[in-house]
Amino acid sequence: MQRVRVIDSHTGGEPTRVVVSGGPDLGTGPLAARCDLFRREFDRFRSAVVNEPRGSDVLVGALLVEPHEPGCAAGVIYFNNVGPLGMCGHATIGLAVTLAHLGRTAPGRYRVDTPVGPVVVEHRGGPTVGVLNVPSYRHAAGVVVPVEGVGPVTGDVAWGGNWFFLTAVPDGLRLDVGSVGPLTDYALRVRAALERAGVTGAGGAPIDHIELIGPPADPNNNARNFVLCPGGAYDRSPCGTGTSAKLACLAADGKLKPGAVWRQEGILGAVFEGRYEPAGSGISPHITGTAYLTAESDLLFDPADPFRMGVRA
Ligand code: PYC
Repeated sequence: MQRVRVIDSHTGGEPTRVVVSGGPDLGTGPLAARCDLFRREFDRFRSAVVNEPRGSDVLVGALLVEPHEPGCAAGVIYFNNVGPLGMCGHATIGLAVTLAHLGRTAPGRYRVDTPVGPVVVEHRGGPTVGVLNVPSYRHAAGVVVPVEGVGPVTGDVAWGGNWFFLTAVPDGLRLDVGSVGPLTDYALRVRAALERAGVTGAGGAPIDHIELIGPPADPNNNARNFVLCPGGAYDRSPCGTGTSAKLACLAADGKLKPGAVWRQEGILGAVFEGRYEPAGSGISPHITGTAYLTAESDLLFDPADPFRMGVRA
């Protein structure tokens, strides 16, 4: 029986499953090319690891690979219920705690190679991890799209390692976990409107994450968000790439100074601390969050199991 060794964790309630061994051999070379190969040739493996019956729509997988960029301690390809992700902030925090648990990293700073470029991890041990994310920027400001059943909606398009449309939560919708149904419905409508209107990220890249932003529940924080992920699940955490995109917009608007702390609440109330330094025409975002291990196990692939490769959306 085929076995795949995994370690599970969660970051602010958002789960990550790191594939430690038993994953596909993607060869060598830049991670973007290996990620394309993973997308083309190993979609059944992706589904087997994160989709039902072993996983769920919300689980993010992390395939450990040899890095390509010099000086990286590890390489990683992130994926969810519908395909690979460029970067993933919450999963990088979970990955750091997992690598430390495995004894593969020493306390301190190290680089991790991803398909969208290397990130820097700062981890002294324990659950708290800092991530210096890939350079992030606002691509378009004040974009108006006609949303079916809603009317015109205005927001910004920004890159934080994935593509985001960031917009204020509408009046009448509460940013709390009891409202994830209507929040999801609203965000799906916004995403459909962007598609219909041909609004994209740079180079025509689809905008697959929608971030709704409103006031925090805790006055010690700056804002609360709801993030719709590409496969229709919502991020339980404040979303590391989404917080990076938000920091890029705040910086572009002159609403947050370099080095100042932005406390971003997620929909469950977990907080990521963000700050940035200017970098070219964008920013270099830094995100801190906490992750906890939840399981260490072997996924079993019984050849007789008709659903051994997962239930694909
Ligand atoms: O933390 O960047 C993130 C993330 C992206 C999708 C789910 N989490």
